[in-house]
Amino acid sequence: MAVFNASALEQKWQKIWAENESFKTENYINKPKYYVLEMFPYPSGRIHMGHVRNYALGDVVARYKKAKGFNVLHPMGWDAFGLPAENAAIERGVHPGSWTIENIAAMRSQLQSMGLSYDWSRELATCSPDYFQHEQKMFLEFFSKGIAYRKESWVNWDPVENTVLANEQVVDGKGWRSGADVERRQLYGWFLKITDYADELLQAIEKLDRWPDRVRVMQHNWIGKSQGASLHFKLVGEDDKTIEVFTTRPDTLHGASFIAISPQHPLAAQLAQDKPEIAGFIAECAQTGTSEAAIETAEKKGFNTGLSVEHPLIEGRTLQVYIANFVLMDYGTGAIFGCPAHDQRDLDFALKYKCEVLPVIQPNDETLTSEITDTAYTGPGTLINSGSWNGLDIEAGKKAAIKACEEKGCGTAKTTFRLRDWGVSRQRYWGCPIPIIHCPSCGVVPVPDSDLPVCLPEDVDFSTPGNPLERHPSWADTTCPKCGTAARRETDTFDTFFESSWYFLRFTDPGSERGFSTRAAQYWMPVDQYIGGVEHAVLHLLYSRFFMRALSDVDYLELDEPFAGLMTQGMVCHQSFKDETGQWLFPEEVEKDGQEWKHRETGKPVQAGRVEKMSKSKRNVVDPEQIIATYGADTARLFMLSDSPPERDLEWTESGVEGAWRFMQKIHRLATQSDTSGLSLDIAGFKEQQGPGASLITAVHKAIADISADIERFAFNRCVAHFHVLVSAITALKEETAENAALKSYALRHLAILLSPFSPHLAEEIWQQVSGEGLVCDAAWPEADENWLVSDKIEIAVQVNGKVRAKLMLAADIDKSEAEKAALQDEAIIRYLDGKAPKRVIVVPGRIINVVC
Ligand code: ANZ
Ligand code: ZN
Repeated sequence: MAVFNASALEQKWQKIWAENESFKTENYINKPKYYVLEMFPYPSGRIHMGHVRNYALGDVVARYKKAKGFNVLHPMGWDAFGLPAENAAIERGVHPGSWTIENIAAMRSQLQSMGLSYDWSRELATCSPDYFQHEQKMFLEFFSKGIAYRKESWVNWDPVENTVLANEQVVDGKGWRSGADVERRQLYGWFLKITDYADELLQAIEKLDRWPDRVRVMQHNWIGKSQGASLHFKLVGEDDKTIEVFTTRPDTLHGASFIAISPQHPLAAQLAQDKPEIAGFIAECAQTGTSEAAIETAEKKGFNTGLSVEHPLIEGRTLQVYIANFVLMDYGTGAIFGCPAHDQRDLDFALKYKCEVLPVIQPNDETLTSEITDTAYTGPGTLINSGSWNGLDIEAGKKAAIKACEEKGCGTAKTTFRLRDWGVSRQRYWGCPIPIIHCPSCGVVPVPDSDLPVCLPEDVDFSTPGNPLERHPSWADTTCPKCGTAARRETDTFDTFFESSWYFLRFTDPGSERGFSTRAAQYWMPVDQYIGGVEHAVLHLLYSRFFMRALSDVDYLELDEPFAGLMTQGMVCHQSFKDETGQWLFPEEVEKDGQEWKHRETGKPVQAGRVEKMSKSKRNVVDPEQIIATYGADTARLFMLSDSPPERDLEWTESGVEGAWRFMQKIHRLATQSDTSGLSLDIAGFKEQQGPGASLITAVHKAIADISADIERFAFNRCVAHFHVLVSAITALKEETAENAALKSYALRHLAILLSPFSPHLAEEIWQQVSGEGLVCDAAWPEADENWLVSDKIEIAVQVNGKVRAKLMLAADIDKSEAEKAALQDEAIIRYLDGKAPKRVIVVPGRIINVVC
C-alpha cells in the first residue's frame, strides 16, 4: 500500500502548479471577475499561525471561485516599510533593507509551502522604489489639489530619543523605550485632508452590507459625527473678545457653571506670557500623552485664570474661565462650557474646584430626583430651571436653545467630527521619502516629476537616536527646482499606512508606469472579498476608503469603496502551560498523563492554563513550519478550517491536528486503491435499484449541494463535516466488484474537486488517480443533480395512544419536527385527537410516529 508522504506529495504538486502557471491571472478575459485578497503581511521573518489561518481562508474562496468559472485575482505582497526593520538595524547593525529582503525570501518560501493559489507574478514589496515612486507622485497630485498640506501640530516628543512618538508608544506618560517623560511639542508635518470626506465616509458605511456589523460600528464611531452648537461667551471687561465653545448639549445652557479652555488654547498661551504660574500649569499638562485615552484617564486638573465671561442668555450671570487638562485643543473649538449636573467630567471638576451644580434636566422616571451628588445625570428627561424652555424634552430644548442663541447673535448650529486629518509624516528612515524640497526663498516646493523617485540613501547611521535622514551628511542637500539656490529635502517619510492604502490597486496592474492603469483598476475593483484581522477594523480600512475617493478626485480612477466584502477572522488560540516554578512552557514540552499534564522530559507536573491567543510571551505558540514539516500543509489547512467558523476564535490542539491527519491518510488510502472507471459510470441506471449504489450517488450530490452552499456562506467548518459524511459513504462500499470500483471512483472524482479549495495537494493526487486528465485546480465545480437530492419516500405508521390510526408517505430522511408536523396535520389523526392537545409525540425516524394524548 502506498504510504502517505505529505511533504513529498505537496512539493510535487507545488512544482507542477508553478510549471503550469496554474494561478497566473490575465486581465480583461471574458469571464466574470472575482478579486480575493488577504491583508498583506509585514515581513517580520516568519509566518505565524494567524497568517496560516488568514491565507487558508482566502485560498478556499479563491480556488472555489476559480472552479466556479470566475477570472480570479489572488495576489500576495509585502508591507515592507516600518519600524521593526529600523530596530533590527539599531540592535544588530544590519541594514533595514537587507534585513527586510531576507525576511521576504524566508516568508515567501514558507507561504509557498502552504500551496496557496497566488499569482506570484504580481508580487510586490512596498519598500521598492518601483512601488513607492508611484505614491510619491500621488502625494504630489494630492498636494496640488490641496488634499495634502503641511501644518504645525501637537505631537508626543521623546526628549531622550529626540523623536516623535505615536500615541501607542507613550506608556503612562513616558516614552516606551527611553522611559523619559514625554513632552508635547508643536511640529511641522504633512497631513491628508480626510476630514473633507468625513460625512461621505460616514454615509457610505450604509452601503457596505457585506462587512461585519462591528467593523461598521467602529468606523462609525471613529468618524464620530456630533451635532450641536457653537456658542460665543463675551469676556467680562474686554469689549469684543469672546470665547467660542462647542457643545452637543445646548439645552443645558442654563446649567452652565464654568468655562474651560484647553492648555493649548491661544488664550492660555497669551495669559501665560505674563503669569509664570499659568506657564507652569500648561507645562505640567503637557506631560500627559496626547491620546484621548491618556487625557480621559488623567486626574482632572484646572487653573482659574481670573477671567470671567457673561452668560449669553441670563442677564447678570457670569462664569469663571479655567484652563483644564481634559479639554482637547483639536476637538470642537478647544473650549467648553461646563454643566456639572449632566456631564461626569464637568461634575468631577466642579466638585474639586467648588463650582455650582445646577440640575436642568428632570428624569422622566418618577423614582429619580433631579438632585445631583457625585453622579451626573445623562439620561433623557424634561428641562427644568431653564426659564421659558421648562417642560421641553431634550431634543426640543436643543432646538429652542439654538434658536435663542441665533436670535441673540451669540451662536449657531454646528456639526463636528472626531475624525482628524491624517498626519502622514514620520521622522524615520525606513519609509517612503516625502517628495518635497524646502527652499529658503520659495518655501515648500514639490520635487519635479523628472526627479522621481526620491530614494533613500544607503549609507545611514543608526548609532544615535533621532531621524537618520536628518543627520545624514549630504542626502538632504539639494537645489531648489524653482530658483536654483541651495535647499533641503524634506526628511520626513510616510506613515506606512500610506503604502497599504493602495497596494490592492497596484496588484491589478503591477507593471504600470502610473502605479496602476485606470482600465485595470476599473476592471478588478472593488476587491470582492477582503480577509484579515479585526485589528485593522479602523485605520487601515478607513484610510483605504479615503484614498480611493482622493485618487478619484485627482483622476486616477472612479471609485469610492475599495472592499465590497470584508471578513475579519478570529484569533488562533492555544492552551498555555506553566511548570512548578511558574515558567511558561511550550506545547511541545508537555504531554498528557491521564487527566493531568506533565513535563515531557522531567516528568514533573505541569499546570494547564487558559486557552488564549497564541503569543510568544506565554509560549503557547505552534510554529507553522514545524506543523507543515510534520503533517503537511493540507492537514494544517484542513484542521484550521474545520475547528470553528472563520470569524470566531479557533483552538489549536494537537489531538485536532492528528485527527485531521488521520482523515487525510484515510482519503489517501481510498484514492490509491481507486481507478478511472468512474468516468464511464452511468448513474441514471442506479436510481431504480435503491441499493448501496444509489445511496452513494445521493451522498455525492448531497455533498456537492451542502459544500457549495456552506462555502458561499463561509461556513467552512461545516464543509469539513460534509467531507467526513461523504468519505464514510465511500468506505461503506465494501464488496470489490467492478461496479463498486466504478462507483467509488465516481465519488472520489467529485470529492477531489470539493476538497481542492481546502486540501489542494491531496485533491490533485486523488484527481490524478481517478480521472487522469488535467489538474483538479482547473476543473469546473460540479453541480448537484436535483434528481438525486429529493430523497425517497417511505410509509410510516402513525399511532394514537398505541393504536395505528394512519399511514403517511414521508421522505426517508425527514427530520423529527417535520415528521411530527405531518402527523398532526393528517385528517385522520386530527379526528382521533378530537380537539385534545397531544401530550407527547414520539418520532422513531423511518419507522413510526406515536402520539400520546
Ligand atoms: C456642554 C455640555 C453639557 C456637554 C452636558 C455635555 C453634556 P461629543 O459627543 O464627543 O461630541 N467638549 C466639546 N469640546 C471639547 C473638547 N475640545 N475637549 C473636551 N470636551 C469637549 O462631546 C461633545 C461634548 O464634549 C460637548 O458638549 C462638550 O461638553 C464637550 F450636559 O457641552 B458639552
Ligand atoms: Zn527656490
